[in-house]
Amino acid sequence: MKFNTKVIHGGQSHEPSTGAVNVPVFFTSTFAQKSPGIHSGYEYSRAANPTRQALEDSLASIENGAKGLAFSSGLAATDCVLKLLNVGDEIIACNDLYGGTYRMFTKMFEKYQLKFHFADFTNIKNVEEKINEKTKLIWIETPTNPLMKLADIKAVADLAKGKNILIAVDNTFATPYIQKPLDLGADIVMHSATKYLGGHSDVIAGALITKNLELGEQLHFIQFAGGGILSPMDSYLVLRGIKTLALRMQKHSENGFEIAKYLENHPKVDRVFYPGLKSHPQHELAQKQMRESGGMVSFTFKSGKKEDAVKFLEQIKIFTLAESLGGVESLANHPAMMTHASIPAEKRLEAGITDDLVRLSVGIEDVEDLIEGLEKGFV
Ligand code: P1T
Repeated sequence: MKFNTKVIHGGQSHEPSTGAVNVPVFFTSTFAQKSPGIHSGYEYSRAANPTRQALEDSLASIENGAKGLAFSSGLAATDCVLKLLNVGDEIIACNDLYGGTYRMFTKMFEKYQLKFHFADFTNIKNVEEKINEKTKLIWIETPTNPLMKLADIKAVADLAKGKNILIAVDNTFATPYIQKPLDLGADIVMHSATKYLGGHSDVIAGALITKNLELGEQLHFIQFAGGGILSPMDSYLVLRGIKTLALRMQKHSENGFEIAKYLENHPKVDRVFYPGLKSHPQHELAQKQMRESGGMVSFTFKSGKKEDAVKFLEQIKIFTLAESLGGVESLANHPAMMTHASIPAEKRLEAGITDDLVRLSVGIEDVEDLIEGLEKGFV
């Protein structure tokens, strides 16, 4: 099955007892048993629920994985991966990451004696030099949030080969329409399904997809024992979102490219961060690893002033100033004061997240209206 077919049919066969074409929302916490231990395959919805199961099968199908798991948030999914590790294990992660992921790593898991090394993955040598016999996980975000840096997934996976190191890729920005980390050698794909998979800014959800079933079962055990599952209604919303993922990502990418070009030619704009632009330092890797460039665009001001970024965000039209991304509607964000405020200022600056940086989540509206709305921010 090809991708456009998978988003409609992957894991979404007709409901067997009624033939319902659309997967129903199974609002039930528990399932009747004929005799103790003799049941339909479902016992209790924390372990499995048919609506969530359909979503999890769909996730596995679109990411070319063996097992999918749906969580109550993207961070709950990340938390589950880290619980595979043991005291003393070391992790190498990108130094440009969603602020909440950085906060979880440093504020929650360092106290359990996991050691995190942060590196700039744009140069593979930075990753290689941090690998040692205690390294158990490499955490990749590509493109990164918010600077749109890329990591060469295949090159990182090749580095880790034969060393008993798991490779996890946060594929939130790209989605499987654009990039397939498991095909490139990763072991785990993570999503904030809140974003493009859901696609309509109406749900908080997370996902993990594994290349092999055994790892998927280990993660399922941690999820079941810890409890961070996605509800039936939210599973339904994400499943519904996935059906239009291919169409939406095409339009997000088309609009993202137009907005990136508009900004690159704007007299008040300094740098534009978008992998689809020839000026992106890793444009070549983008063309190799990604099918399109998606809808996320970041930029800075020639003045370098935070006040210009703030004024811009107050004045723009059509775009809404809000955290999050990946919905059909366009959003704008100030990473330093909003999504990445939990990263200490010096670490933010070290990674390049300056106070004049603005991040746009370009939606699927008419691009002429979007450009007109952005222009209002520059006056
Ligand atoms: O919000 P949640 O569903 O828990 O997902 C966390 C998360 C993980 N990974 C990436 C790349 C993300 O962007 C996010 C959430 N990000 C935002 C809310 C944001 O505006 O960047």
